[in-house]
This record gives sequence, C-alpha cells and structure tokens, in this order.
Amino acid sequence: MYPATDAIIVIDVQNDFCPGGALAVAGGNEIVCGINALMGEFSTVVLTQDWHPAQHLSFADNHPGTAPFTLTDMPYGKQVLWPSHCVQGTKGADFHPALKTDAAQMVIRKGFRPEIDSYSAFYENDRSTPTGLEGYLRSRGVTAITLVGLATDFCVAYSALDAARLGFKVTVRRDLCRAIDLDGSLAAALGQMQAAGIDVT
Ligand code: VGL
Ligand code: ZN
Repeated sequence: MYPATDAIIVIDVQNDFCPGGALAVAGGNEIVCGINALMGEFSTVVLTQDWHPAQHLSFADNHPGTAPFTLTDMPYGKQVLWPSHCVQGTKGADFHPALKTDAAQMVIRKGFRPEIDSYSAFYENDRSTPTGLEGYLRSRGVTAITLVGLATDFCVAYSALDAARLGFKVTVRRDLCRAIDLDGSLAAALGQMQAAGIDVT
C-alpha cells in the first residue's frame, strides 16, 4: 500500500476515449487492467469524468464550418475543437465497463459549463475556475498524487501541471496513460511536465 498521504487520480477512462469511441485514443483500453490493480494500493482514489452538455463550445459541431482537430479562439485562449464526445448521460460518457469504479470515493465531473472546456481535474481551461478537487485532497491530508488515464498530452498533463503548481508531489505513470498526440502535443506535454519537476515514469 502507498501511504495515506498519497492519492491516485484516474483521468477520463471513458468509452469515448477508448477504441470505438467518438474521440478514441489508441490503446486506451489497454490500461484498464493495470489501473484496476494500482487503485487497490491507494486509500484515496479519485476518478474524473469528462461530462459535456451537447452544446459544448469545445465541439466542432457547435461551430458551423469548422473541422474537428482545428483551433479556435475562446475568451480564455486557444481551444482545440474536438469531435463531440462524452456527452452527459450517453454511453460514450460512461466509464469503460471493465474499470473498477467501486474503488473510488470521489468522482469529479468536468467540462459541464457549455462555454469553457476543462482538461485539468483541478481547474477549467481559464486556469482559474476551480473544480474543488484541491480542497477535497487537502482536507483528506493528501500531499502526493499519482496520475493515470487518458489522455497523456491533454487531461493527464494539464492535471499534473496544475497539481505541481499547487504544491503536490506528482507522479505520472506513463505506462498507464495513452496519448492523442495532436501536432506534437505529446512531446510538448512531456517537456512541460519534466520542466515542472513531475516524475514521469
Ligand atoms: C480530453 C480532449 C477533450 C482528455 C478531454 O481527456 O484528454 N481531451 N476532452
Ligand atoms: Zn472533453
């Protein structure tokens, strides 16, 4: 077992990010067994769930004339336009059926405001609207977090960078993550995580 001051945060292991899903990440399904085993070693287990309304402004479908995987300008900065994914209440938004969700004490839903995306488990993409996860972890005495899940270069990396900025000791288990890798996004994310002192193993 890891000490009680350690938490595992399992990022977005949902059907739409697995093969066959709307925003499939190659090999997304391969990490589920390993994540199930690792969750059993932590006394604090948090899952995140990407949870968008159908009219979410990160969807290319809601910007007529645009294609998925292009960039747009939002009030908070550049935003990738994604295929519609993880729509609230749909099968695509459900956790992967083999993920042992019973192990979790907390599920953080994010990206539910139509006008702002939220990659990180800690802050929405304006980098200032909190999800509440920091308070939950601190009030449980957590000082170190291990991150696993999807996708390495978006939601995992943003969560890791925010956690490090908040002063948590952060480990990313690369073997239990898979990446989207859009235009060099994986290399960029790895570089940023290393520069922030995050242990990427
Ligand atoms: C994610 C893109 C859009 C992720 C979520 O979980 O990494 N990526 N929404
Ligand atoms: Zn999303």
